[in-house]
Amino acid sequence: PEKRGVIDTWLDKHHSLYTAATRHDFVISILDGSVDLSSFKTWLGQDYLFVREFAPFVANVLIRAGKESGETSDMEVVLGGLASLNDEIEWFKSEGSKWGVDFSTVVAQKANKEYRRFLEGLMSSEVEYGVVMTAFWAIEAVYQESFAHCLENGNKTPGELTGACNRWGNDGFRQYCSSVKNIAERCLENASGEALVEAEDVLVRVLEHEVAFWEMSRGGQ
Ligand code: HMH
Repeated sequence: PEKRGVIDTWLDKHHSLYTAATRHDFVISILDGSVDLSSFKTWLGQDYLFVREFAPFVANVLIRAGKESGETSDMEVVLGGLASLNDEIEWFKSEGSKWGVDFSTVVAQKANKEYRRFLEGLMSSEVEYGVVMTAFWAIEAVYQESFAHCLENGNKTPGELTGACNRWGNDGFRQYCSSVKNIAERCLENASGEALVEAEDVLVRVLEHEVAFWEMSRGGQ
C-alpha cells in the first residue's frame, strides 16, 4: 500500500468537499445515463476554454520543475502532462464538431473566468513549487476520479460519452496523477509550516473551483 502523506490527511479533513468535486450530479448523470446533452455541450465548450488556459499554467509548472525541483524526473512527468494536453485540445475540437459546438462563439462563464484567474495567481514566482504541485495534482485528480467513476462496473454511460470518460478515466492518466501526487508529497515533506498552510488552502480552493465548474453545466446554455 502507498504511504499516506499530508495530502491524504487533507482529503480526509475536507472529505465532503472532495466528494462534491469528484461525485458531482453532472458526473453521476453521465454514469447513470440520465445526462442532459445540452449540459454536456455546455461543459464541453467551457472546458475547451479552460484547457486553453490550463496549458500555459502547466508550461509554467514545467519550467519550475526544470529549475526548482532538484529531481530530473519531475520535469519528465510534467512534460508528459503537457503532451497529453496537446492531444486533449485536438480531442476537444473533434468533439466540438461531433456535437455541433462552435468553440469560436463560446463565452467563458463566471466560474470559468474565476478558475482561470486562480491559475494565473499560481503562476507567480512567490508561490512555492510544492504549493503549485499540490494545486496541479488536485486539478488533474478531480477529473481522473470523476471520469474513472463513470467507467466502473454497472455504469450506464451513453456510448457517445465513453470517449470523454476514457480520456481522464484511463489507467495511464491515473498513474500520471499518482506521479504528480508523489512529487507534491515529496515537496511538502520538507515544506515550512507556512507553505503547508498555503498548500492546504490551495487544495481546498481547487476543489471549490471544480465544484463551481461542474455547476456551470446546469445552465445548459
Ligand atoms: C475544470 N479541471 C477542469 N478541466 C480539466 N480539463 C481538468 C481539470 C483536467 O484535469
